Amino acid sequence: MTTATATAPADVLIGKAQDRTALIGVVGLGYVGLPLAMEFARAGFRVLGFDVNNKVVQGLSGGTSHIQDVSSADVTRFLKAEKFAATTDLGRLSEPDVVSICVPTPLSKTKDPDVNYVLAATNSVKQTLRRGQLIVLESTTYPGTTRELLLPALESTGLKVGKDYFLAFSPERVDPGNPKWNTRNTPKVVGGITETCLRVTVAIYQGAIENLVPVSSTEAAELVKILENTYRSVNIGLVNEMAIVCDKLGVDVWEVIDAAATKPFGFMKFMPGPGVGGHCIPLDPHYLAWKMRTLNYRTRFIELAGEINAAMPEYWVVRVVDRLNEQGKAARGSRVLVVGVAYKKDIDDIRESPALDVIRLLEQRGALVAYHDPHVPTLKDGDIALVSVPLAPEALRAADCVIIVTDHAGVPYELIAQHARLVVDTRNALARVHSRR
Ligand code: SAJ
Repeated sequence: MTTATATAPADVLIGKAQDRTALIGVVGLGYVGLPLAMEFARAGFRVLGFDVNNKVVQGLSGGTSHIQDVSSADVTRFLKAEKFAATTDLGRLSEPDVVSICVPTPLSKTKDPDVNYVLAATNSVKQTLRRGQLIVLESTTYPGTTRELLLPALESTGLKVGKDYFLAFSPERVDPGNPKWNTRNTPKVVGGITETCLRVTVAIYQGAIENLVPVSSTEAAELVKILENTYRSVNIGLVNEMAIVCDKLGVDVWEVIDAAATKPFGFMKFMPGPGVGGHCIPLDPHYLAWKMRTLNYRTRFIELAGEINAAMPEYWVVRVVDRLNEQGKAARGSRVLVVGVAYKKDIDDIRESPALDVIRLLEQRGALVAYHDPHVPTLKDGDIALVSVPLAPEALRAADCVIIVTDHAGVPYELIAQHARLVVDTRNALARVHSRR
């Protein structure tokens, strides 16, 4: 007599991936989670989004997107098609067959990884973990997080990883505002705790993501993300040091870099600037440095690059003070206009922006600081509370110094060149004006 053998949870899940009947859960509906939720819905899966922020859930349930790369039309379309719903009720985490955790991993004040959001999400998942569920961590974090923090918590339920439930890490590669690369067409790295975990994750994700890149472990997948962004931090640190070197040698660093970039192989162009901002590059190298310190190894090279980048705001403020001094003006009482405060061009995000350091350092020296940024109408950060001023000739003439910190495309740099009495250009933005002449 044959006994019907229960189909193994892995095979059930793979089957649900293939016929799109798997219910996908996404925890954290921000710039990573919401686009991911939309891609799974677009691929035909039903998606249940979770967020602790009631305003976010209310907005999405009303068909409004709060994320620049996700249209409200898409949210409305998938709501109507019953392919997407949002909730704050984490007790419903037993419902999804897949749970992708896309919560923030900021740094603490002491530059240590703050994994409290990941721990909170893990605890919620643990409360409702059931056979057949796949849990995927997407948040950028130090290598070992999935195995050392999530696995023990989930194993404590008595369920067995790779057999009853599945656990993987897949780093987010979302570049907000990127017109070419999005969640669907950006290759996605995936690492599982077990071979079966990897197999199940690939089966689910390949339904919504065009190219998957399986690697041999969750640590490998965690390190891939850290390497990608540390690579940028180190190369930005290199060109920032070159900017200081060229300044001392009286050479134009931008000319040197542009000429070096004509090398058709073996060189990637990075540009010096006022320092590095954003939610990735200033943070990611610290995750690795922190982890390696626990293993008694100092990532000196990586930390040094971070120190150089972090010192750039002060470097440029000293340049302003020196240039004012050459005109017999003290920094104290001088009017300085900062042009561009977002952390990089053509966006409105001020997170970790070096402009905030530049403003604070100028104000500490007694300068009277104003700013103009077409993308940032008001600037509120701690003790800074300013409103963007129009870039009118009289504002430019009234400033003792104009410092260009972020080189947004929409700023009339020829007006600055024409009316500003003194310009410190951290992005070489004015050169493009002269080159256009
Ligand atoms: N920066 C420089 N010089 C450069 C490049 C950047 O000073 O040559 C500064 C920027 O002004 C900014 C900071 O560094 O303040 C970070 O710039 P970024 O271009 O790395 O932009 P981010 O922080 O938005 O990085 C994101 C990352 N994406 C993900 O983590 C998924 C990064 O991996 C991308 O490469 C980057 O976007 C991108 O290419 O746009």
